[in-house]
Amino acid sequence: MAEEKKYDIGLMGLAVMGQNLVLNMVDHGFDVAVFNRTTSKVDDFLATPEAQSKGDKLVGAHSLKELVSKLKSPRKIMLMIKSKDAVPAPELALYPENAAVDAVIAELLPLLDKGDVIIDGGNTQFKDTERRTQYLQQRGIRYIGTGVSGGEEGARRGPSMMPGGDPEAWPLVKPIFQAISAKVGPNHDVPCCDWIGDRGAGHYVKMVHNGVEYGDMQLISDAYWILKNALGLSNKELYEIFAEWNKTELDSYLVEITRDIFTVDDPETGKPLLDLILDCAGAKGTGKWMSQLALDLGVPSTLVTEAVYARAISAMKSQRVNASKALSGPEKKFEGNRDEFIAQVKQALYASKICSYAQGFVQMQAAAKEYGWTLDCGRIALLWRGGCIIRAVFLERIKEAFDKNPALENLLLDPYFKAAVENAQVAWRNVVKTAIELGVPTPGFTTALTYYDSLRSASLPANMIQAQRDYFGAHTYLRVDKPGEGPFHTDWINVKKS
Ligand code: NBP
Repeated sequence: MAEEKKYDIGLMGLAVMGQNLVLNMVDHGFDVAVFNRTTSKVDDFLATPEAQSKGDKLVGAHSLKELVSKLKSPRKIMLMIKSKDAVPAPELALYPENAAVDAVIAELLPLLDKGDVIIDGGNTQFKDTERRTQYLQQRGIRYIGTGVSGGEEGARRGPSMMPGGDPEAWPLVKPIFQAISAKVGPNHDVPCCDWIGDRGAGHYVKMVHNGVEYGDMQLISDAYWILKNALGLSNKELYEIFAEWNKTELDSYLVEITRDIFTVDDPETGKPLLDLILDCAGAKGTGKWMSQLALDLGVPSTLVTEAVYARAISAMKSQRVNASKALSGPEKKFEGNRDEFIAQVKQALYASKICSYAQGFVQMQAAAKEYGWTLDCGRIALLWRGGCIIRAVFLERIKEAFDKNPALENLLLDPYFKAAVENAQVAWRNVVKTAIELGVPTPGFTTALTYYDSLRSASLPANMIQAQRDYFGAHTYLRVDKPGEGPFHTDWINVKKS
C-alpha cells in the first residue's frame, strides 16, 4: 500500500488571512493541510477554483487530530484565528479575552510530539505569547508568535512577517516564512521576514507596527483636513497633491491609497464616496495596547496615544454634533499663499511622521530592555519596508540610520533625520499655528511638534511639578546644584519665604 502523503505545514483558521496565506504557501512549493473550527469552511475553501487549481498540494482535514496526522515531522501547525475570543480554557486562560488560541493549544497538546511547532499568526497580545512560549517549552513543544501584516493582499502576495518565540523553532519554519513573505531590495530578493527575538518579541514588534500605522493614518488625516478646511480644496485637487507627495520622500502605501480614495465615486449616488462615509473611526485595539504598554514603560509614545484618542473623539458623533451648536471657535479665514501652504503641510506631515517612528523605535528599545529581548532596529525597519501597511521608501533611511549606529538613542538624532526635521520645522510650526488660528484640529501634527520641542529642551518645567509633589505629599526632589546627593525634602509651609 502506498504511503500516505505528508504535508509541510498545517494551517488552522480559514478566514481571509488563513486562506490567502495557504494559497501563498502552495504557490511557493509547500504542501499544506488545512482545518477550520467550522468544518464546512474547509470544504467551501477547497471547492474554490483557486484551491482546486492547486491539486494535491492542498488537503483538508475535519478535525485537529486529522490535521496533525497529515503532517511531516516535526509538525508545524499555524493558527490564523481570532486572537480575542471569549472561549474559556481553564488551564491556560490567564487572559480570558485571548482564550481562543489557548483553547486550540490545549486541544493540540495531546496530539503532538516533542519538537513539534505551534505558530500563532494572529494579532496576539505579546504577554500571551511570552506565557505560551514558556508553557509549551516546558512541555517540549516549540512555539512561535508571529506578526503578519499586509491584510488580505499581503497574505496572498507577500506579507511582512515578524516572528518571535522559541528560537529553536525558527530554523524549522524559516524556509516557509521567508519564501512567502514580501521581498525588497534592488533584486527583490531580501525577505521582509526575519527572526525578531525571544518569546513575545515578534508580537510586540507587530503591535508597534500597528501603532505606528495609527500614527501615519492620523497624520495623513490631519493633512487632508487642514488642506480641505483652510484652502477649501476639492477631492480632485487633494488627489493631485497626494499623487505628487507620493513621488517624494513620503512615497508609501498609505499615501498611495489616500490618493486613490479621493478618486472613488459612490456607484449609487455618483458623489465622492469619501464624503459619504460617517466620520467615526473604528479600532481593533492594537493601538490601544501600544499606548497602554508605553505608559507601563514610561516612554512618551504620544503619537499613537493621540491617534487612539482622535479615533475615540471621532466616535462621539452625537456629542460632537451637539457641541458644534453650543461651542464657538475662531471665525478667521485662511489668508496666506495657497501653494506655499500646501508645501508646508507636506513638511508638517514628513516631520511629524519622523517623530512618530522615532517614538515607535524608542518604545521597542525600552521594551527590549524590560523583557530581555535583543532587537535589531535596522532589521525591523527592513521588515517593514515591504508587504505591510506602513511600507514606505522612508524605512530604508531608518534602516541606514540604525545600521550606522545600532545604539541610536532616538531617530531624531540621526544626521539625516535631524536635518530633515530642522529643514521642515518652520513650515511645520506655521501649519500648526494656522490650524490653531483657524480652529481646525490637527492632533497628530500638534502632538508631534510638542514631542520635538520637549525632546530638544534641556530644561522643562518639571522642577515645578517636583516642588508641588514635595509640597503636598513629601515626595522629595533632587537638586541640580547637588548632583549625586539627595533626595531632598523641604517643609514648604514653614520655610522662610522671600
Ligand atoms: P478573524 O480574526 O475574523 O478570525 C476568524 C477565524 O477564527 C475563523 O477561522 C474562525 O473559525 C476562527 N475562530 C474563532 Br472566531 N474563534 C475560534 C476558536 N475559539 N477556536 C478556533 N477557531 C476560532 O480572521 P482573519 O481576519 O483572517 O484574521 C486571523 C488572525 O490574523 C486574527 O488574529 C487577526 O487579528 C490577524 N490579522 C488579521 C489581519 C486582517 O487584515 N484581517 C491582518 C493581520 C493579522 P470559524 O470559521 O469556525 O468561526
